[in-house]
Amino acid sequence: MLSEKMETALNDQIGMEGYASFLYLSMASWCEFQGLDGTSQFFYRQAAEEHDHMMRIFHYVLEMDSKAIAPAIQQPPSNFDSVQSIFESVYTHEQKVTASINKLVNLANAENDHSTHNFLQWYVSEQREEEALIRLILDKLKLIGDGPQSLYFIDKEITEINSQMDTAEGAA
Ligand code: OFO
Repeated sequence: MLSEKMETALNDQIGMEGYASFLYLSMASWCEFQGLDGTSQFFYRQAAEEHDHMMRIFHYVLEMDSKAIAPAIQQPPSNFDSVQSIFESVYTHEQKVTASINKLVNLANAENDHSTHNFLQWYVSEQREEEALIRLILDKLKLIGDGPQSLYFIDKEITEINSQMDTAEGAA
C-alpha cells in the first residue's frame, strides 16, 4: 500500500496529466479552427498521450491497494495568440510537469518506496523526450520566422513530425 502522502501526491499528478490532456485538446481545437490541420493532429495525439499518462498512474495507485481519484479539471484557455505562443506555453507546461515528476521521485526516495520509484522512471524518460520534442519544434518555428507564408510552412513541418511519430509508433 502507498503512504498517505504518496497517495495524495500521485492523485495530484493524475490531475496534472488530466489537465495537460484537456489543455492540448483545447490547442488542437484552436489549430483546427485556424485551418492548421497538421498542428491540430499533433495536439490531438498529445491530448491522447496525456490521457494515457493519467490512466497509467490511476491504475498504478489502485494496483498498490490505494485509492485513485478521478480529478476535477479546470477549464483550459480556449484562445491563443499564435502557434508560436502555443508551443512556448506547452514548453513551460512540460517543464512544470517535469518538476512535479522529479518531486514525486524525491518523495519515493525519501520513503524508500522502491516500487513507486521504479514506476516513475517511465515518466522521467517521457518528460525528457517531450521537452526535447517541443524544443525541436520551437527551434524550427524560429527558423521559419513569422513571414506571410509562415503558417503554411509551420503546419507542413509539424505534419512531417507527425508522420515520423507514426512511423516510430508503428516500429515500436
Ligand atoms: Fe504527461 O507528459 Fe507531458 O505533461
